[in-house]
Amino acid sequence: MLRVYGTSASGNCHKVRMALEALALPYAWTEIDPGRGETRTPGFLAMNPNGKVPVLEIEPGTYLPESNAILWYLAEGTPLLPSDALQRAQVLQWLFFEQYSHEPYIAVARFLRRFHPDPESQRALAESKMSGGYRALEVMEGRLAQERFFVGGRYSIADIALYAYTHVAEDGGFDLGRLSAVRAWLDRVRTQPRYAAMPR
Ligand SMILES: N[C@@H](CCC(=O)N[C@@H](CS)C(=O)NCC(=O)O)C(=O)O
Repeated sequence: MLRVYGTSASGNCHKVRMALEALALPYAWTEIDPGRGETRTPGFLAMNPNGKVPVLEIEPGTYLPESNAILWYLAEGTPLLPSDALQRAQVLQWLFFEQYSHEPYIAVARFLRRFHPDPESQRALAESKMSGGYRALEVMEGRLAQERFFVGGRYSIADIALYAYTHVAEDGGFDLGRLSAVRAWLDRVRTQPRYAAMPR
């Protein structure tokens, strides 16, 4: 059976839960607490030498880290990943956008403000993430003002990847108030069949 080594409050890990639930795949979940050093143990590093969750155990001894690689693996051959070559490339476009232009700002600001043991000491660093985060949200707003979903007018892993941290962006101090297309899309994602809410 598939097993996820993940941290429930992490958006990167939540992407994996959303895909597994949407696809009705049976899986087990092992909760990992990075705050207690559980991503630095020899056993964990043997699964992912980069020391980060999520990791998907496909079968004993076969491990796949990196949330968006996991999404791609799970979605192959399902409605969550188009078969058309251009649309597949467009899914990759948004997965790379998420990892380079969105997550490093929105997820990091959220971590510093909500999960860091001393958020006050991190205030300046968190503030430095805001303009990049808003830039990413504006890019999303532009796309979603034209399209119901990111690629091909259909719900895909591009939506799951971007939903994961956007729906909790307020934890990072981001105000989604004027981003009406983003807010409407968040609602559309929430009403997908077998939608899984983030454990809070
Ligand atoms: N690019 C990676 C990022 C993974 C990542 O940053 N994971 C964080 C939690 S969201 C983590 O494991 N932090 C704990 C650590 O670095 O020890 C992915 O998308 O999976």
